[in-house]
Amino acid sequence: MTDDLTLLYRTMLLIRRFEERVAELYTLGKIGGFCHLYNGQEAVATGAITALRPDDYVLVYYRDHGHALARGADPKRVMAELFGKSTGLCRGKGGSMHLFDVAHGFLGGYAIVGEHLALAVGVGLAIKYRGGDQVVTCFFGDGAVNGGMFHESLNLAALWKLPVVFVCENNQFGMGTPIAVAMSLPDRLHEKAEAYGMAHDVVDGMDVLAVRDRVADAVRRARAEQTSTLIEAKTYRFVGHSMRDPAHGVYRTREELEAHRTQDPLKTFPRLLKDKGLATDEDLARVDRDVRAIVDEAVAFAEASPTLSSAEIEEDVYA
Ligand SMILES: Cc1ncc(C[n+]2csc(CCOP(=O)(O)OP(=O)(O)O)c2C)c(N)n1
Repeated sequence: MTDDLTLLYRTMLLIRRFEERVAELYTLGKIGGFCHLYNGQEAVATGAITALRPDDYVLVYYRDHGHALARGADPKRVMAELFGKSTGLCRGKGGSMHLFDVAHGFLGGYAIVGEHLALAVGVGLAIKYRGGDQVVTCFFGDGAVNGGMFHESLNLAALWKLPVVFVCENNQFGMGTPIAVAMSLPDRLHEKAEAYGMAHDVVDGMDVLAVRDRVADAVRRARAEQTSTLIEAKTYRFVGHSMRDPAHGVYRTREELEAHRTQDPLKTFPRLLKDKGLATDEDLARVDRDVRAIVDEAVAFAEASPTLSSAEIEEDVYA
């Protein structure tokens, strides 16, 4: 298997295996607070983030474990953060929704729907002001598109010609609300960029290669011409909105879920690799073994890490 295909498969599988353990550990009470899993959407973060340079920037909504891992954050420190341990990425004070890793240009997970689009615009402005050629990529859900911050942010990004790639992960639900109940023109989400004269694109978010290629186009444009793009990645989450809301049946049928599961990138991508003779069963099994070992090591690290003392808890608090 070539290095770039291995990277794509390995990253998607790491996210899946990591979060399978997160779900177990949450149920055991080892992880608390809000916790939103990315199960089903792995091809979006993986494809998009592998199209970036190491000095580019990434901002994400609260469903952020996968993006942090894809960006190269240490799985041990991500897991420790979820445990609330002092060895976590944010010393255990951010938790699941607020991962942050400056060393990898990962400028945060954000819990307020749509808020970080404005922050991404600010990062884009900073890049331009400093005369850099980095790009900022901002991930958010379809729910954010109905909020004012989406429109304010696209307006300024287009007006000021900023190198921002907005990636809307259209998983077709905002919590338990189907997109068509909440959004006008739900089948034309990406066209909303037209209102701002911004380039836009739509891609199959279950196809990691397509996501990588289309985001790469937008990134090239942003770097060369300092222009923004809105990309809609059509995807689907296989689990509940969050660990506190694991409902499947209330707002979607079992049949709908199972139909989407046939498009699971962790089934379709390895099948494609095998069909094209690009990977053997042994190649794929080796990646799975490696990834499971990384996750085991991350859990052991988080378990063994110290909890914060009361003095540490009071540090970094501004009043
Ligand atoms: C401004 C704001 N309003 C409401 C909420 C509560 N809330 C949290 S997640 C969510 C759904 C957002 O759905 P979407 O943007 O499609 O992302 P998804 O969870 O589907 O990935 C809502 C309404 C919030 N966090 N922020």
